[in-house]
Amino acid sequence: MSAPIAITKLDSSTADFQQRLASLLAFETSQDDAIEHAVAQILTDVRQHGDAAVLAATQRFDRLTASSVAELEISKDEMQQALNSLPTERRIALETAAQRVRAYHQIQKQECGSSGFSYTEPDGTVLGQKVTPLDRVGIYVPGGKAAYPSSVLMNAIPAKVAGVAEVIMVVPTPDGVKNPLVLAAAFIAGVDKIFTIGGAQAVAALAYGTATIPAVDKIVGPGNAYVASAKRRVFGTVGIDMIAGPSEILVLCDGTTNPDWVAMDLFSQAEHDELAQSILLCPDADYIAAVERSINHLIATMPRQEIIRTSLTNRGALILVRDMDEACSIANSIAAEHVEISTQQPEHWAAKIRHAGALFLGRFSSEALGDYCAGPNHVLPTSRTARFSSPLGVYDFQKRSSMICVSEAGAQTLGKVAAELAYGEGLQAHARSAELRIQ
Ligand code: HSO
Ligand code: ZN
Repeated sequence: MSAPIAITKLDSSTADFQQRLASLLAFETSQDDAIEHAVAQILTDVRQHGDAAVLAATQRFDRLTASSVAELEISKDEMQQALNSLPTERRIALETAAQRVRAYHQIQKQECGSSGFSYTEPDGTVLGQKVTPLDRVGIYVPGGKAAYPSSVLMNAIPAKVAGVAEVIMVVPTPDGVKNPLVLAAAFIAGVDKIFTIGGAQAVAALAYGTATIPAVDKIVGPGNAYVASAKRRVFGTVGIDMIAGPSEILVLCDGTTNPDWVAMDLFSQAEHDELAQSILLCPDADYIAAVERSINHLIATMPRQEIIRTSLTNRGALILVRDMDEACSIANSIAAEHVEISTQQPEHWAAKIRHAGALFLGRFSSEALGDYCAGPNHVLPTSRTARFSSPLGVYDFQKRSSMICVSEAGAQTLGKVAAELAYGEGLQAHARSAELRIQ
């Protein structure tokens, strides 16, 4: 058997607990100057030279040569063929997941104020809000090992459900190697165009537009440090979703769930990335010991055991708490991306959790089901941003406009209020504009 994993163990009743928890959660998002410089250069290049710069960068970074950017577009036929080429079981799984994700987001659209509102005041003035989908959205899909077809569904489906007319996907394909599952997912999700480009050059092309690649209004989707830097830099020219950090899972357990299940749930996020964070909160010391035994027993069976081991050693923790109430208050301070409440009466504890990207209630709700097919989005706030932000959703692909329709009677009363304040601000034209309408 390999050496036991040196996972951090904390006890909330010790004097230094808060300090140790804080250092466990601390995550450096330091920006690398070399990357920043390279990205700034690529953005300027693409902005000035359009397609030619995209082609040159694609050749340089992905060793992919084409005589035009149009050659790098993947046709709908090719997407359909990718779907047809899948083994039946996998195709059915992808379609089932897509259908469930779509159904969830359709309900979200209905329930989240997508139809706007208006109300009429007694004098006939009507005030309200109109909701419109974005015209065109770009989806960045990472290549290589981090290419997740499930993320294609999670980014493209809510955009389409929101009513976005055109969804344009970019995916780097180093050496021209395409991932059929990614293309199939794009086809099922209703992606309109795919270009096999990636990196900062793809973000720049989407933000500024080129002769071949249409400029979009918002860019969503995860990427490496170059992509993150490019997204930060084009923000303002276009909208962006978020800059996602490493995956996180926080399991709250009362000690009644099979410890192997909890261990595997901790692994499930740890296997994403050496920097992923998996934490258990539990009031039962014997149970924590059992989970630790499961971890050390199961690790040998994991193909990605090196990543899991590093993640659990550097960023994982098993935390003994006084009781489940304390577990909930610690969970609120952690504000994790995924929070599993693996307890009896999970609703009781869920009611106390205020900060979480997604809550998984009860021992059958493994986080992996949420990653693929439960229905809710798996693009979630990380690195404690669940304190102020939400899962990716239909609302991220819509915007709102205020509507003001003042009646003649309304102009009399509002005109006086506005003019008074305008004089107070020294803005004569504002005041006169309001007063001209007063009879
Ligand atoms: N857990 C990831 C999403 C994902 N998992 C994709 C598997 N595939 C987000 O934190
Ligand atoms: Zn995952």
